[in-house]
Amino acid sequence: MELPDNPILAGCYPDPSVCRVGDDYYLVTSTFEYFPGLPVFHSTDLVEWTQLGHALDRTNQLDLSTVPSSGGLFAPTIRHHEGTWYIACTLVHGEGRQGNFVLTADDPAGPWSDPTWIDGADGIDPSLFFDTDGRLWMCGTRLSATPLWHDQTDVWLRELDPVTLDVVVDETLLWHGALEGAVWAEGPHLYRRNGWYYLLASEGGTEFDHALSVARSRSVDGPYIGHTANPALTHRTLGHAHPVSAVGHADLVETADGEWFAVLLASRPYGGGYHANLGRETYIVAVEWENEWPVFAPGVGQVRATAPEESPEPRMPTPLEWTQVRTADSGFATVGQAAGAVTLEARPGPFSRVATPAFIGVRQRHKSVAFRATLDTATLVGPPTPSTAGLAARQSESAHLMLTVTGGAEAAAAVALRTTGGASEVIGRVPLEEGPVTLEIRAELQDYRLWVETGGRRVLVASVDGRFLSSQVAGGFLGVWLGLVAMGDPAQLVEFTGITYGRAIDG
Ligand code: 6LW
Repeated sequence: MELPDNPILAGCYPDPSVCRVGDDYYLVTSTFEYFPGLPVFHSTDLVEWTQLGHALDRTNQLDLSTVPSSGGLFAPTIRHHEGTWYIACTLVHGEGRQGNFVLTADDPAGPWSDPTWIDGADGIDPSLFFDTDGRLWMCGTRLSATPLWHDQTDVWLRELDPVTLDVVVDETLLWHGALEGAVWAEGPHLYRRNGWYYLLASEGGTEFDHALSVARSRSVDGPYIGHTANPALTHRTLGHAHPVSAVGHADLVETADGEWFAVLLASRPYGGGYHANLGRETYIVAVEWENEWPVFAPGVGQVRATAPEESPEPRMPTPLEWTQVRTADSGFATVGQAAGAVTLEARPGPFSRVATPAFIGVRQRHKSVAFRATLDTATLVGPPTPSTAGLAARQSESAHLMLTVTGGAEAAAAVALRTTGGASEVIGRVPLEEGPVTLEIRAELQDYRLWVETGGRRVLVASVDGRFLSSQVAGGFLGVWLGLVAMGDPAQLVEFTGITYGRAIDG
């Protein structure tokens, strides 16, 4: 099979997991504090991926309302067994229930069940392994109780009851990664092939030192012996300016014809080696077996970004592409697909707190891209108080850019606000003419330019070095979302029209 262009999912789609059912493939990724969460993709050839829905699409399935940025849903695993689809995942941080859980579905497009919490299984990155003898195993990773080095983690194994998902055999420690001193042996998955059990894990942390390692055993519960060729795949030796970095967190899949592939995450840094504001994306590589060990990207030993970098023609995002932040509230957004229009019911600001703002956004999936919308300032005057509405480029509540207008007396200007390290600062202000105003956030590689079109004129409000939105500066695990925001009294409806994401068109 020919390999598709990489990345197969551009933008913030980290921690991919894949499974095959007949001739169909299913893939999920992490979504942190965003809702709906856990997008489920389908493919018949591992090349073209279409989103079927989200496994988390009801606000009462899980409580994300107090989850800080880059907390929430980490590293899902998707598997299928005897007619049922399973997603194992972790909910991290926030004030509600946390831990490892499993969702099930009869149809991968949904509905997915409420979570079954796996009591007694601590740590993150749970994976399920259905053995041929009918036994069900879960593996995951957690900080070592008796570490020999900083951030040593242990990959654990537990047996689950296949019906109730209760833990029936408690923790066995399997591995702490291949290299001494390697932090975070994470994203573990188990497989069985030719009488061997294989344990895949990534180590070195999810940034530049990320690496994929593999161990095998004759028995599911070990002992696992690491491959002498570990790390089996890494870009950590290629330097920070290499166009693809942070390669790791892989999951294997075998085609019906017996070919093997791995999906995995990687980043495309720019701006002098900063992790791309695109976040960690999903890639695919071929896998061959030699001496009963997997060889990743055989003959190349690297993951290449081959997809064209041009942005697509501007278009309104599809309903499945829009996500909001957290779950304290929902239903404030009405997406009108055909008209390129979204109506937001305002919610109190500011945008920089752990809350559920009236914000919906889409992942920034291209290095250079424009996100635009038009709004009529006359609709922002209240009642009872004027609202502030516009565009945002969001990495987190403490790192984002906003370009907004305020109704009433304030309506005289479009204001650019940069929030970095939690501190906000006005970085541009342009007086407005009467009538509709078009706002645009334009990413040009690492820079972001904020434009306004008012009274037939197009004016630059601010131009800013966007590296503050990269995870190196902002922290966390997320790429940037480009979206619409409305802050004010909930009685206020703000209508955005002409919404497009795509290639920048001047003038
Ligand atoms: C995830 C861990 C990781 O749980 O980052 O790269 C964490 N891998 O496996 C969040 O995505």
